Amino acid sequence: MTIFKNTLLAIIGMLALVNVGFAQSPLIQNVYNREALSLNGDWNYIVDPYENGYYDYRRIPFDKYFNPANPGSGAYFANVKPAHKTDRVEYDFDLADKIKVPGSWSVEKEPLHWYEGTVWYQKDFIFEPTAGEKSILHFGAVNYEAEVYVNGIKVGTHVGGFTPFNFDVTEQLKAGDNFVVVKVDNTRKKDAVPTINTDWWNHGGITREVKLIQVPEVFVADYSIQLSKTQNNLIEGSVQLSEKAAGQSVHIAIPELKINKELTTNAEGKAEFAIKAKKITKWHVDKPYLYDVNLSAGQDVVSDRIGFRTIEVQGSDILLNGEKLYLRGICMHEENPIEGRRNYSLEDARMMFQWSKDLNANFVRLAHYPHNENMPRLADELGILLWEEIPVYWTIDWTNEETLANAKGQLTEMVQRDRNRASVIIWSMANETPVSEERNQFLKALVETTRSLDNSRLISAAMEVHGEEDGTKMISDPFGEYVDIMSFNQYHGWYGGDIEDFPNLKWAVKYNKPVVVSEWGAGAKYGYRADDQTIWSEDYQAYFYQKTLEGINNIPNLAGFTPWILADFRSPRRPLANIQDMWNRKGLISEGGFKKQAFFVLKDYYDQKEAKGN
Ligand code: GCB
Repeated sequence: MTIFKNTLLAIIGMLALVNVGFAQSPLIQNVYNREALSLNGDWNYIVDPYENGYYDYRRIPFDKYFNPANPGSGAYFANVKPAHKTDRVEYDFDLADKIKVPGSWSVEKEPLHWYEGTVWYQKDFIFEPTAGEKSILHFGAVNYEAEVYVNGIKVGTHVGGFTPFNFDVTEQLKAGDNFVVVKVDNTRKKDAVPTINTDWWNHGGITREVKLIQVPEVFVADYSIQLSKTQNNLIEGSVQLSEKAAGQSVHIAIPELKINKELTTNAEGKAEFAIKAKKITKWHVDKPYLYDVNLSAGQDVVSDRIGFRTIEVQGSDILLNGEKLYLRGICMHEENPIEGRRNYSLEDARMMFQWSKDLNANFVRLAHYPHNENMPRLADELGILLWEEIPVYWTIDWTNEETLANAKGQLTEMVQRDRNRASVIIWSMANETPVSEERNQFLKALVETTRSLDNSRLISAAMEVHGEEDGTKMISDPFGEYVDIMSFNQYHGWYGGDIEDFPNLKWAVKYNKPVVVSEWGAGAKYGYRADDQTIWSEDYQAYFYQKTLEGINNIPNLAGFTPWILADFRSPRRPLANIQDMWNRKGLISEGGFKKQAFFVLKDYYDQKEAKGN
């Protein structure tokens, strides 16, 4: 009888799982400005290198047959407590150590510095549901895979370490005490994006904020609002409601422009619009003007701050609001060099952008993956132009369809999150990927996805120098045909070549498009002073910058560059003792936050550029 009862319960449990489904809910636009219950702060965690809480001893995932009515004692996501003094439960989140969210175990927990694998995160919270409202659990990012459970029920999974995702958890929540469990796994995999081989630290954890948002039954799910590419003072875009039905009303208001308009959705629940405004103050690096934009539908109201500008290429020029623009740039990782951890807060963003302003840069390449949302939000306010990128880096499994789907997923989440940010002008598809037909097809598919989501920005990829012909360096990657901006990384003088030759190098670019040198640089240990021939010294790095700047204008169609990199960052590829100590030292700012000599060389160059009007 008991066996029969247990089997029945198991079947009911499985059916419940099938009903719930593990699919991710569509990403909600502008969670940044929605009221939310923050689930940041201390979480309990259990390190699980054997994935003991996920698989049973026959290596079958508990998810396959888990029954909430009879949870057993093996699945950690059930978070069970012994009900009787004879009960055996070999884990207890309440007794476990605590870890910060957002954060990374790699930095916060010394014994986990090198750990790559599964860690279970658990948090209790109190919740009072409001009738007729939906609850959406939103993660800014989890590196790299997340399996999410609410009150012991699986709500979904997500792959990709740098983009947001959310789940509708209305059904799983109850009044009063609730808990959420996340299985976080940062194992590197050959077919993943990125692959096993990178030059940055694989910070594991719930690395960005976690929020629980309340929305009415029907709400503003997504929108895209920008200045028309072709018609001055025309604001166009679309609003997507959560309910896919025709005839629903959506209100858009931009008070300062006296725009106040009622729209109606089509059968897809989408309302498209093009509204003429009198005179729009354009967003520009010199005057980053933002407008309050209010959207409402039924009970739902959401507000944003949006800048209106155009960005385009004309021959070999980049035009911002129709005017030629030179990109005085710098690359950044999402790492705080003072604390050696991932950036996640607005204060972190302020620090990074203040340094780029100190350098007199007007452009930042956010390498090599989407950074947290504070970056584009603050860049909008400060007037800094951005390049955003997905981690299609070095060797990707080009012929694997799942890998392509994964890359498209991360790309879609990045574009969706940031397509209302005026600061973002370039979407980058990849970094230093080896040329092959398979790679070309893969990247072309990404370009198509990008254009279908947002055709108002420019597309690029950090490519490479393809050999030399008669002493001329060739910029000829065939993928150049599909991008708006030809970008390439070059390390002449560091990875081969003599820096002395740089001013006399010859360059040929195959396409008549604007060129951005997306990386160049050399390593130096802060405080190590020697002479300009001694590698790793600040003097050497400064000299290296001088020589590169002397010759950089020999590159045809040059519209700007982003040297590698603003600050030193952690990397397991960099073991040289007493110099690197597991840090990539190409930063212009050191671990600890001090400016190296080369910082001032580049700053002088940018000051002069600006004085000359670009
Ligand atoms: C590159 C990569 C970058 C590395 C850098 C380096 O070309 O794009 O991720 O960190 O070189 O320092 O070698």
